[in-house]
Amino acid sequence: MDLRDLLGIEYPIIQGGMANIADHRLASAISNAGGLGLIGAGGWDVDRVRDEIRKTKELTDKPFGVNIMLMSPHAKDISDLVIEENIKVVTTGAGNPGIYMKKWKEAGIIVIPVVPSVAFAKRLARNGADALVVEGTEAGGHIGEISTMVLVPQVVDAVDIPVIAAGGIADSRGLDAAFILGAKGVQLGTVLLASYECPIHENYKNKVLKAKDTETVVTGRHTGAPVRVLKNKMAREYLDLTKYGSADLEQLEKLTLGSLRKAVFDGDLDGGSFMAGQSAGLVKEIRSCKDILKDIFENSLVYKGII
Ligand code: TUI
Repeated sequence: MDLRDLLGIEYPIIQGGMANIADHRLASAISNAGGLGLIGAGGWDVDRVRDEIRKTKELTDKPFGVNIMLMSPHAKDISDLVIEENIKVVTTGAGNPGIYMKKWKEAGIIVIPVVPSVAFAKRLARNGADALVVEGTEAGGHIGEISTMVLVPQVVDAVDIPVIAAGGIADSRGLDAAFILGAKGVQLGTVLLASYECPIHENYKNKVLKAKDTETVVTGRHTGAPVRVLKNKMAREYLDLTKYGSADLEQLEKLTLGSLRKAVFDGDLDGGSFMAGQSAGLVKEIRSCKDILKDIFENSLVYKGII
């Protein structure tokens, strides 16, 4: 089935989870622009997520969803909240949503897990996922090991449900490449950081705009939670701490999720964790969500029927 029909959206474009960033302002802007906006529930408790859902309902009558970060201590409560609030679509990241699938499906929710590997994709397709976001290691934030270019076609071959490509996609060339690899849609994150509606500190936006191709590093590889961020003092310190594999996990945790807030709210250039994908090097200006989505879709050679 066409992803646009499945989700009731105009463009086959969905927004990434973006914990601590994607509130009602970004989610409603993406949905109103014709994509699928999502509230990034990672980092928030159930009351905050309920509040964000209700505010989003006031700002758009288009479909939107909730992204549940499964490493969050609030994941279980939020898994019930999305049913209570009649949420149409749930995406999940950073873990296995298997224990929630049955109740979500019974509630009629469209479930789209984010997966970083073929084995995990096959397991979740068997468990009843409606579609998959297949996220390559080019993405920002918490990532897997395999690049989008090789992961997407392998998952497309392995499952019978629609695949949405993620990681490294910031313009119409990325959309076209994803379609040629067999995807039915794309998920965007990094390029949306550079939107007027994205509620992050302007230092964060400027850091994305200034980023070159080599500007991201991956912290946390040896703790089992690799996270791609833009280079800065915090990232260098983190990598130094883990160089000899001896840093304690609590210290590292403080440096990651806590420092994401420092980046998002304070624009703390030295101490913040500026999560972003490798596509930051492609992002050159701040635009509205509507302009970003329109540009990607209207310049797509696949959608113009040229390729
Ligand atoms: O989840 C994401 N991206 C994220 S979550 C996040 S918040 C955070 N901050 C600091 C540390 C950890 C999280 C920022 N960005 N993307 C989807 C994604 N899921 N990427 C990789 C995975 C994944 C990894 C392992 C999914 C499942 C998995 O293993 C599942 C299992 O139990 O076998």
